[in-house]
Amino acid sequence: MLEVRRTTCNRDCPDACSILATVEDGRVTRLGGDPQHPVTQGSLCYRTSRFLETQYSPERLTQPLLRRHGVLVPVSFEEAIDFVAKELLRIRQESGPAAIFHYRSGGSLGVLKMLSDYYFELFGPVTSKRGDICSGAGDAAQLLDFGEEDSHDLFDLLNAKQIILWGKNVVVSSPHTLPVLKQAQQKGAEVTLLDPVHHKTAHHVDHFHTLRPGGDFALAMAVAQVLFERGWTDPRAFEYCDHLDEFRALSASRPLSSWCAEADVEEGLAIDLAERLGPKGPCAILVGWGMGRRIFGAATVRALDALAAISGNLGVPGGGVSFYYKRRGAYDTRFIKGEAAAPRTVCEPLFGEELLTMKDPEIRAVWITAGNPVAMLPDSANVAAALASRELVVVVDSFLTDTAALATVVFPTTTLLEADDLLGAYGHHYLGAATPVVPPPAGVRSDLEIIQALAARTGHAQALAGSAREWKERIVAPRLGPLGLDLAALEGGYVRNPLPAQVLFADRKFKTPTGKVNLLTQAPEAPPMAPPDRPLFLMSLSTEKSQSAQWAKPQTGLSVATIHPEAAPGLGDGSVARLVSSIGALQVQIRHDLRQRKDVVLLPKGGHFRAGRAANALIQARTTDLGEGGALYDERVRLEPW
Ligand SMILES: Nc1nc2c(c(=O)[nH]1)N[C@H]1C(S)=C(S)[C@@H](COP(=O)(O)OP(=O)(O)OC[C@H]3O[C@@H](n4cnc5c(=O)[nH]c(N)nc54)[C@H](O)[C@@H]3O)O[C@H]1N2
Ligand SMILES: Nc1nc2c(c(=O)[nH]1)N[C@H]1C(S)=C(S)[C@@H](COP(=O)(O)OP(=O)(O)OC[C@H]3O[C@@H](n4cnc5c(=O)[nH]c(N)nc54)[C@H](O)[C@@H]3O)O[C@H]1N2
Ligand code: SF4
Ligand SMILES: [Mo]
Repeated sequence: MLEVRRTTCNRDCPDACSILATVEDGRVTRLGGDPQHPVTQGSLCYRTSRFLETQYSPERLTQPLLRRHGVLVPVSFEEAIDFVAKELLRIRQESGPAAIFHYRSGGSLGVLKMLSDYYFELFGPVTSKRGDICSGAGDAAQLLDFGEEDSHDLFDLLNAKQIILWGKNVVVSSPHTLPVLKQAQQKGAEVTLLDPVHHKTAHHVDHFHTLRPGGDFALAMAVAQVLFERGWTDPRAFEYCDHLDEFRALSASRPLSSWCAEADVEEGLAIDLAERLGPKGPCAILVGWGMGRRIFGAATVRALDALAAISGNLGVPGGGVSFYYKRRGAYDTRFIKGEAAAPRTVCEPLFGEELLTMKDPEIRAVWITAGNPVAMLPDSANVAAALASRELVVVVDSFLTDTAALATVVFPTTTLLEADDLLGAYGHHYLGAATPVVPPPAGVRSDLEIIQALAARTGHAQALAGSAREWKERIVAPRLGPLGLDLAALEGGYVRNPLPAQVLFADRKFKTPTGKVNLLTQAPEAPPMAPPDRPLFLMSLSTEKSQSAQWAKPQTGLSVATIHPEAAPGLGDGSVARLVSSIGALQVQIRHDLRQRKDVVLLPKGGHFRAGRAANALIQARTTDLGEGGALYDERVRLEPW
C-alpha cells in the first residue's frame, strides 16, 4: 500500500520544512517538500532529501548500550533504564542534584524535547547549561538593543528596495530564503552580500563584497559616519533612539579611511551601503547567525542594529534588522522554569573546562539530549576528557557519535521521520507539527518515552504522564487556542503564527527600560593581532552535505582545507598539510580557490573528532563579549607541509 504522510522537519535549521513522505508497505520510499507550504515551496535541502540513507543506515542504533569492562554492549531497555535510575538516585543522594548535569542541544528543535529539561528540573533541579554556542552573542545584542528578539515576516522582504545579507550563506544554511530573495529581486530589490568568504550565495546576489573577518564593526561605523555626514539619518531617530549623540560621536571618532582600512574595504563601499540604507531604501538587513561567533560578536550585531535604527529602517515595511525568529513564542512551556530554577549552570562554550573543574559538588553524571558536544563544542579533546572522566554519562541519540562513544549508557532514539512534536522556525513565522511518518524500529524510544520510563523509577511519573499528542495539545492550547487554532490545524500542514506582526516595531516602541532603542556607545577593544606564526583565520562553516556533525553520507579520508593559493605558498592544490592552531593540529588536504581571501582557511563544520576531521579539535573554548556564545571563528591557524 502506498500512502503520502506529512510531517515537519525538526532539524536545527531556520526553515522547518513541511515534508511529504511516501510510505510503501511500512517503509519510507520517497521524501519531498510540500508544494503548498509558502516557505517550503515543494523542495527539501540536500541533507534531508537524502535522509533515507540515514533512516535505514545499518549504523543506526536500535538497542540500548551499556558499558561493561570498558566496552559498550547491547542490553535490554529495562536493564539500561534500571541501571541509570539507580545511579542517578545514588549520585543525587550522595552529592545532591547539582552533581548531575543535563545538557540539551539542537539535534531536534521539537518543543517536546524541553520535557527532558522538565524532568531534570523535577528530579533536581540539576545543573543545566547557560549561554548558547549558536546564537548567544547575537541574541544578547538584540535583547539589549530592542528589549526583545524577533524578525520581520520573511515575505516582508518583498517590500524592500535593498536587502543586505550581512554574513549569511542562504544557499547552504537557509535555502528556502533564496526563492523569496529571487522574488524580491524580480520586484526590483537589489541584494548585497557582505562576507569574508566567497560562497554559493555570492552567485545569486547583485553585489558581493568581501571584508576582513571580524571587520564588520569598523565597516558599520564607517557607514554610520556617512549616514550622519550626508544627512541620511532619520530626522526623527532621536524620538526612538537613546544615546544618538554618543553613537554619532563614536562613528566620528576615527576618519572614514581608518575604519575602512580596519575592515579592509574601499571607502566607496561605506558610501554605497549608506546610500542603500538611506535614500535608496527601505533596506532590510538580514544578519547571519555566524556574525556573533566572534570575540566581539555581540558588538558587531549591535552595530548593525544601530545602522537600521538611525537610518529609519526599523518599524517600516521592507526594513528591519532580522536575526532570529521567535520560534517558540506561540507555545506555552511556562511550566518549565529553566535556568532560573537550576542550582548552577555550565557555560555551553566552556563545557569541557567547567566540567573538569566544577567543585562542591563535582559534576559526577551527565545526561545528553540531542547533542554531540565532542564534535560540536570548541576544544573537542577537553570535552572528550571531561566526559570520559565522569562516573555516569548517558547519551540519547540514534547513532554512535563521538559523544555517544564515550557514554556509560546510550539510549537509541527516534529520527526526524519518527518524531512526534511541535515545531516553530527560526527563519520564518510558520508553525508545524511533526507526526510520525513510520513507527521507530523495535527497541527505539522517543526522548519523552525514555524520560517517562526514568520517571516511573525515580518519581514524578505523574507530572510527566501523557502521550506526545496530549503534550502537544497542552502546549498549543494556552496561546493559540484563544486565537482559534488547535493542534489539528498545525497537523493539517502549516499555520502562520498569528502572534508576530508582519513588521516588527511598527509603533517604534521597544521593550527596553526606556522604551527606546539602546544604541551602543563604545567600540570594543582593538581586535587581537594575529600571532606572526598563525596568520590565518580558521572558518569552519556550515556545509550543504551535513547538519552539524550529521553527514548525509559517511565521510572518509582527510578533511579538505580550502584556501587562496597565496594563503600558504608552497602548498599545492591536493597536497597534504598540517593545520596548526594554539591547541592542536589536523592533517588536511589542500584545495585551492582563487576567489577566497588570503587570510582565511575554510574547513567544513561538523567533522568527526574520532576521524581526525573536527575543526573543534583546533578551536579554543572562548566566550563572546555578551551572551556567552562561542568565539568559534576567531581562531588563528597556520598551514605547513605534512
Ligand atoms: N546545510 C546546513 N545548513 C545548516 C546548518 C548546517 O550545519 N548545514 N546549520 C544550521 C545552524 S545550527 C544554524 S545556527 C544556521 C545558521 O548557520 P550559519 O552557519 O551560522 O549560517 P549563516 O548565517 O549563513 O552564517 C555563516 C556565514 O557567516 C559568515 N561570516 C563568518 N564570520 C563573518 C564575519 O566576521 N563577517 C561577515 N560579514 N560574515 C562572517 C560566514 O562566512 C558564512 O558565510 O544554519 C542551519 N543550517
Ligand atoms: N567549529 C564550529 N563549531 C560549531 C559551529 C560552527 O559553525 N563551527 N556551529 C555551532 C552551532 S550553530 C550549533 S547549533 C552547534 C550544533 O551542535 P549539536 O546540536 O551538538 O549538533 P549535531 O551534530 O546536530 O548533534 C545533535 C545530535 O542530536 C541527535 N538527534 C537528532 N534528533 C534527535 C532526537 O530527537 N533526540 C535526541 N536525543 N537526539 C537527536 C543527532 O543524531 C545528533 O547526533 O554546533 C556549533 N559548533
Ligand atoms: S534541514 Fe532545513 S532545509 Fe532541510 S528539510 Fe529540514 S528544514 Fe528544510
Ligand atoms: Mo546553530
